[in-house]
Amino acid sequence: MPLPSANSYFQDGTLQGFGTQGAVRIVQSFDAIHGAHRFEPVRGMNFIVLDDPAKIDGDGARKPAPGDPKPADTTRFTFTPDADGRTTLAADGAILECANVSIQPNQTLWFHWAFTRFDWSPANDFGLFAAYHGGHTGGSPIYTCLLAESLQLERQNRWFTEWQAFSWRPNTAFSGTLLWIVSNGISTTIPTPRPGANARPSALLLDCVELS
Ligand SMILES: [Ca+2]
Ligand SMILES: [Ca+2]
Repeated sequence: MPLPSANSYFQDGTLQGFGTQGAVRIVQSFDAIHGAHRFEPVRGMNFIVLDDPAKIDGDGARKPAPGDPKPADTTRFTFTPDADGRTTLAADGAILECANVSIQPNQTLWFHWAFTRFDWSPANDFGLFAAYHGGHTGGSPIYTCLLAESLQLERQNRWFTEWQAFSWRPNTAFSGTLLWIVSNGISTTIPTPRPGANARPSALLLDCVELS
């Protein structure tokens, strides 16, 4: 399905036109850590939240309710270097997908995003946007943008970003699949998976996905 232009602000309260992995939901508001800030929609009544930082136990481990979707496997989004010059091993999170998107060379994809962390170093949770030719999203994206790293926010003593406008203007016509990803991660010099890498998930907020 192409970008659902009739629902670009998620005004109909559904995720019609999108695919999801992990916890992805429509909300009217979202609180950053300890209620430090309440996010409201950029436009309309609704926006999207990827992952569910509230559903954890006292140790920060995920504590899904019965029937909740399994977290998305995000291990393929491991990257180097991270904000500390190391490797961030990606663990799990949530993914929003829009397939069959066509962007002409004179068009721009816009969206608004915000990122809130609920974790600290050596954790490095992150938000990512990736575009893939065609329908397969297992290989290499043709375009990626690392939207936020929790380590970067931690250095600034911040727990969340404001809403940000993002734009992507491909040089040549694009036809493929768009992914928005939020992931638990851990910054490490010894890149082997370890317990706790999937604790205290962060959230990626999204609104106003449109072409112009
Ligand atoms: Ca909205
Ligand atoms: Ca985390």
